[in-house]
Amino acid sequence: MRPSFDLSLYLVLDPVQCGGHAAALAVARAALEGGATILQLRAPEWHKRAWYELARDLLPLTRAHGVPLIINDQVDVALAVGADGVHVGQRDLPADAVRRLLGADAIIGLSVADRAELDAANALRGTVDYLGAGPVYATPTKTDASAPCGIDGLAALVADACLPTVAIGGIQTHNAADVMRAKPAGLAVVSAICKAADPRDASRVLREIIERA
Ligand code: TZP
Repeated sequence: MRPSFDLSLYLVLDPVQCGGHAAALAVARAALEGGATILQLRAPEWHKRAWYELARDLLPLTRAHGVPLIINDQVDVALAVGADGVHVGQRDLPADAVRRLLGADAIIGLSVADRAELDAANALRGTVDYLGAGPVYATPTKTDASAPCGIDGLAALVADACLPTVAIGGIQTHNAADVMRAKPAGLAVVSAICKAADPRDASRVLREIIERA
């Protein structure tokens, strides 16, 4: 059965931002203790063996917290470690191909940046489980991201989405409450947690903002 999932505080774990494998595990542990509800591994600068080794070490942690482990794009890594799902972007494998590879029980997420991508994603209900919408703000974390959609653009995407939609891109503790006004199902963050001096506290603060909204 496809596991239930909570998009409220979605940590996209970038091990380079964290400072390597061991530091990424420590950040993941702290974020889970601070209230992260779903965790994605995304390591665009890493080779596949390093993805595999970190994903394998993350899984017992996420399992202990009852939180799904999602792998960005790398379907083979997800299969190899038994992760809960895969998140794909517009230039990755098509979601229906990912569904065929992973089977009915996997969680599949898809990134959308504009109306045209949302319309196509809405037609994938049944194949895709949730959407990531953004970037909301410009962010140094993803230099090849589409143009920022802003709060109004995000609100329009969320309102017309047929799937639960998490906001991503440039979200930090100081603007998280503004983003929540667009009524996403949750907030996805990389640097707000991976680069935080205290990732547990950053997660706790973000989670409180989300719960209050
Ligand atoms: N997709 C759209 S923006 C982004 C991704 C993976 C990066 C978000 O990083 P940050 O540090 O939370 O702005």
